[in-house]
Amino acid sequence: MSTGEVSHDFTPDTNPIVGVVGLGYVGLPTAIGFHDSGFQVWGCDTSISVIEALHEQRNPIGDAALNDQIPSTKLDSWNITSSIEDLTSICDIILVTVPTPITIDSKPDLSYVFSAGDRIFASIDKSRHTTVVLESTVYPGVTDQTWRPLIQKYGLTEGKEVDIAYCPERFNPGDEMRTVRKVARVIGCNNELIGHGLVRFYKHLTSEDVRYVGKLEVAEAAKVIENVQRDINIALVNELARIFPAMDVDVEDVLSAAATKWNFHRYTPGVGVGGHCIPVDPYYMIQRASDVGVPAGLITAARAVNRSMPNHVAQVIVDILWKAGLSAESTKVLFLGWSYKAEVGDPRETPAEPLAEALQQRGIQVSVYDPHIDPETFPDSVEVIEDPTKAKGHDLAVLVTAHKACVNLDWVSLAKTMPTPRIYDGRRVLDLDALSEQGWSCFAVGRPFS
Ligand code: SAJ
Repeated sequence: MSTGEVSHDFTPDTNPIVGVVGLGYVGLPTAIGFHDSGFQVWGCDTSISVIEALHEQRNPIGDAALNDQIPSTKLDSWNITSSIEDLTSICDIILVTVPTPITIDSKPDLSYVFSAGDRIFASIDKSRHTTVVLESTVYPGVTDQTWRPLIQKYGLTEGKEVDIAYCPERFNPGDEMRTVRKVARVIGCNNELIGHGLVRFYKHLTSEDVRYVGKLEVAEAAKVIENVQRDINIALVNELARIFPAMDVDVEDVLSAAATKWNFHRYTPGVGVGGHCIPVDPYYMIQRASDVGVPAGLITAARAVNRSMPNHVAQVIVDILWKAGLSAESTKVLFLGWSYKAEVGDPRETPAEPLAEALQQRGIQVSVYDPHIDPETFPDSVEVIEDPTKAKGHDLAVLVTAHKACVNLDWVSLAKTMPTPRIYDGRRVLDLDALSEQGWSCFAVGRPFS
């Protein structure tokens, strides 16, 4: 693209060079997607191991769908670097897909957004125009409040050397029907021309709907409430999973009955809510509501319900062992799964961790089998089991993650390794009647303890 002119037509034939900052679960598939669409791409990450893996065409993240999708850096169109300055000297569009975690006291951590913006705006080539798009999940106002002061600090003029936009990532790890190439996108930008240009740009990435929704805050708010709504809905079924067993009713029977109604949206109770989205994003909305002085009671209460599930399940497991005449100190529990979600190897915010801690605090030993997780990433406190049918002496197995490898394991062989075959279905995906017929004592979240 020639220097000085602000182009709003980001399509391969105007040949904008695309930069992606942050090559994780979102950034890497995004970079590959734009590269596959014919754009020249520069990817940047601060992790040397990620850079090395990509230079060797290895997949550095736990999403197996990318295993054979990594382009070669021998191509001029695919460039991997650890220097943001390489991107700002050549890219016309820079997408920022950095983490937006929460702090230990559940406050939004915008440090990655800030530092990426600081390095980008400090090194923007002032002889050209660069559009910088934030994709990370934030709360309404963050792009403006975090990046606009940096633009002013570095003497840049919006609409001249730089424009900023927000296009929330909508990426569902492990779901091949909703890859970054197959999800609808929304774009917020205070410059309407740039906003519509980015619509044309993202239409090269995804086959689904892409639309300009107005100012930055609209797109920021849409993304965060998508996940807030999901957390609240999951909290409802988790709360029901604690109420109905006390009435000797199985919550799954109730949900199946309710789901016959045309607009009942079914969710599933579980051992807890993990991942880098659902248990995190509500805290962004809570913070923003607090900033504007409006209480977010429902959002806060839903988070409390979901965070309480690991301890609730731990207490039920202790009761199961106690009623079986087993003292906590001499029992072993086998976790089937550790990852926060089925078919991905991602331990971020996994409920397995607080569940294991709650059991270990009571003296119970915890082993774990999860073929999707790198054995190096498990806590030292758990025994890693490579093959559950060769494990010995577990008093209870707990299905923590509904990986196919866990649901479809050799239950007959596993039963033979246990003094008494007991299973706790923490994701309500097992055929407990069939397991009962094989001699298993079956328990489950939301199921009466009879
Ligand atoms: N979970 C339940 N019960 C449910 C659904 C999920 O306990 O009914 C638990 C899961 O086990 C997991 C956590 O919640 O521990 C999150 O599960 P998730 O299916 O929401 O998966 P995520 O965290 O990968 O969420 C992503 C999000 N995508 C983006 O933010 C772009 C979310 O918005 C999607 O709705 C979700 O994928 C999806 O559709 O699966």
